Amino acid sequence: MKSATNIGVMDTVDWQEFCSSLLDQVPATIAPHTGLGYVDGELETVTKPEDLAATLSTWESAGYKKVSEGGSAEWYMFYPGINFDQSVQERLMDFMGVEDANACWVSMIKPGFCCPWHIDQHEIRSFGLGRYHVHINPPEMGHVFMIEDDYYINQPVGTVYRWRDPFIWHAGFNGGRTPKLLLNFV
Ligand SMILES: O=C(O)CCC(=O)C(=O)O
Ligand SMILES: [Fe+2]
Repeated sequence: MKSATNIGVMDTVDWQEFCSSLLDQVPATIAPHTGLGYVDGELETVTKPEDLAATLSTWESAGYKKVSEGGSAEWYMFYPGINFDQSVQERLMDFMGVEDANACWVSMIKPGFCCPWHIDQHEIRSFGLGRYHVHINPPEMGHVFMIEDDYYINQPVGTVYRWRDPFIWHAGFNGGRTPKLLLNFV
């Protein structure tokens, strides 16, 4: 079954300028270790403990490790109202025709790093809401985002996808030469 639907290209934000303003900053979260959303290295909100256990055992059996353990699993997270203007989230909601928001963030993966296969832990209030992502940096060889068995590569800047379900397996890898950024919304 198709993991997500392309709902068009959002061009009401200058994505190039948006991405460069984030890359100049210290991220609010360095996942999966510290910052907003983590307490003593543990996820603060766990609404689906079985999915978290499945994620962790997948990492364990595959051999994925955090940077603090000598591995390459690491991604940065930037938030509206902290790292970027809230109006970007509002413009995205207008584009999608959505009124309720649980969370909005930008994920960034540096070359050589990855966000291994996982199921997100969203707040209970996001159950039943849509999950979306937007490709915000120019496509580059080696930048890969995957949801289940679908590969999202070479996507035009501003392309918005609506997921089939917010709680499905996905992963991002940066085998390229520049940072890979995605805007996420649930
Ligand atoms: O940026 C990516 O490729 C994946 C990020 C992600 O899955 C997340 O932030 O939950
Ligand atoms: Fe995720």
